[in-house]
Amino acid sequence: MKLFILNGPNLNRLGKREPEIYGSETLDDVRKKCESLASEFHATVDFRQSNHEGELIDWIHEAQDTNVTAIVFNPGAYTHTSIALRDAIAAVDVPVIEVHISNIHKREAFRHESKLAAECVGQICGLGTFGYELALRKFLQQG
Ligand code: CA2
Repeated sequence: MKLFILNGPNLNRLGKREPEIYGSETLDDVRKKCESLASEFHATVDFRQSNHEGELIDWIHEAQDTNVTAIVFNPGAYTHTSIALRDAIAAVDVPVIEVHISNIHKREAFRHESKLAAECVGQICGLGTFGYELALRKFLQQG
């Protein structure tokens, strides 16, 4: 089984600023944890980050075209703005779980809405980077 873990804008700065909101782990730490968990299930994860909306859209299409089983997606701030990413998720058969490190509902009003969640299997937020592991487990355990 092959899974994509996609990360949107600014998440490459994780662990380098705002630890009170996002914790002190870096995105590379998260990648290693996810790869280790996937290997327990004899699965592989392709863990990527982009600051560009179009690149994220291309990767969602690529998931469909290369028979990726599922996508764990932290779209960053595009969560709250991107109809194009919503359309990309709707245009593929690959199931997506939306993950946020912080609790978006406890933060500024503009973060309360997700344009993507309605096209996703579900959304996990506020559990720190553990949310990635939970989302991954959902897909790994259902085989
Ligand atoms: O809580 C999340 O995971 C978010 O997707 C993170 C996004 C934010 O726009 C969403 O509303 C919620 C921001 C990612 C930026 O990450 C940084 C990490 C450290 C320092 C600066 C930015």
